[in-house]
Amino acid sequence: MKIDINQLEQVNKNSLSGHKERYNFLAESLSKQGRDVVGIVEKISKFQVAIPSWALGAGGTRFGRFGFQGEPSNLEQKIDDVGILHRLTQTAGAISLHIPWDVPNDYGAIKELASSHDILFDAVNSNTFQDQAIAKHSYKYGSLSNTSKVSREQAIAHNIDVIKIGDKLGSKSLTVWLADGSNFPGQSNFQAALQNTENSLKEIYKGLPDDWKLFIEYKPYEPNFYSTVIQDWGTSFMLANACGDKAYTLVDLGHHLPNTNIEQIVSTLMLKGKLGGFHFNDSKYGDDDLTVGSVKPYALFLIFNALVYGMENNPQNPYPAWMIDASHNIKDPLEDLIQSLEAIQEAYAKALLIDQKELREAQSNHDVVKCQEILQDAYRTDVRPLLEKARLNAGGVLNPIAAYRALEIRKKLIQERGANSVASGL
Ligand code: LRH
Ligand code: MN
Repeated sequence: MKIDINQLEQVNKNSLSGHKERYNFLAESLSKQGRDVVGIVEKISKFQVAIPSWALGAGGTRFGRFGFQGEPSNLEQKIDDVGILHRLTQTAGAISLHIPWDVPNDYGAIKELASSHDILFDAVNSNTFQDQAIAKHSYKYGSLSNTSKVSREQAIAHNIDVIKIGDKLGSKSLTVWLADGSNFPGQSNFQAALQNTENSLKEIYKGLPDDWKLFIEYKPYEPNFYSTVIQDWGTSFMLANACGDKAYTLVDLGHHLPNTNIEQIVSTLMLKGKLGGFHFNDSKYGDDDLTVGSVKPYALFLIFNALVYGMENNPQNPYPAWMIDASHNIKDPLEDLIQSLEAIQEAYAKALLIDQKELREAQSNHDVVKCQEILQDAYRTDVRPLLEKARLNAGGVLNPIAAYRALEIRKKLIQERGANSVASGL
């Protein structure tokens, strides 16, 4: 299904005057504070987040999965769903594929379909955490770290294949996340596992085209519950440095032990020029993959403060890749993703309100109270009129959730796809 321009104008019509009032009021007060409102709105419009192809259906846990009707059951329908998100929000301009869950049959047709929705192909993700039916060697005891040379070689070959698939689609980066680790003390030789992983990543790195990046994603636990080879940012950073200039660390917000200071990790990685990108989500306990900003919105704001500072002061760090990585156990996947996109834009917009120069001065003067006042003044500003303006300028809608419901998109998807279509992925 496609949403046409008239439908968008229709859903915007009734809330335009309210928006103009809110926007003008906010723009005037921010301009008085010396903020470049037009510049901030432009930055928000340019901020494009990749949608994970594995999160367009209902997710689940080992305790069960509650399906959602009208799910996309093939890659074409997944791209159409990202097209719907991008049409409404104008900030979902890319899809991140997971291989082998999303191997295209017809590359030309898939690229054409994506460009008809103004969607690009962001990072491609390899999968050496599940055994494929055709696989000769198992990843039960690991992939790139496995003591078995043939399992390592199979995993390396898979990653090289994923690069080739991405290259045909115009993707420019490979994300490697390894489940590799152990469940019991004594089960694994940590040094051998890490050395095997480093050597294997270097083999994959040799297969990277010149203009590509390698993102190394870390995670403290799950599915292994005693040790994980690439357990934290330091290990990923070390491996990225061992591989070379095209290798970076990928920060999945859910991959941190409780109370970890993620904004400090972000600052450190940007200073060292090794922050490759993000998997945005939120969590209360573990890798819960909840809606972005639904549990710890202030923490997300502080991360964006570190990002904005880094993007202004660390030319050594490339422009990061922005992706969502979430799982929808009870919500409509598209509504959940719309809420995540809104929360990301909101945190970014609030961080753009921080006068970084004023903050640096207060920090140098050890005026701790003023430092906090500067941050919280920005955080307490309702920036939603700026997000509305950015969407409107780009041809999107003022209120995506309201539009999604007013246009009865889920109902139409169920009519098109039937109630029992199931999406591949997690
Ligand atoms: C691992 C992870 C990784 C993906 C997977 C779907 O927890 O975050 O990024 O490969 O989720
Ligand atoms: Mn992730």
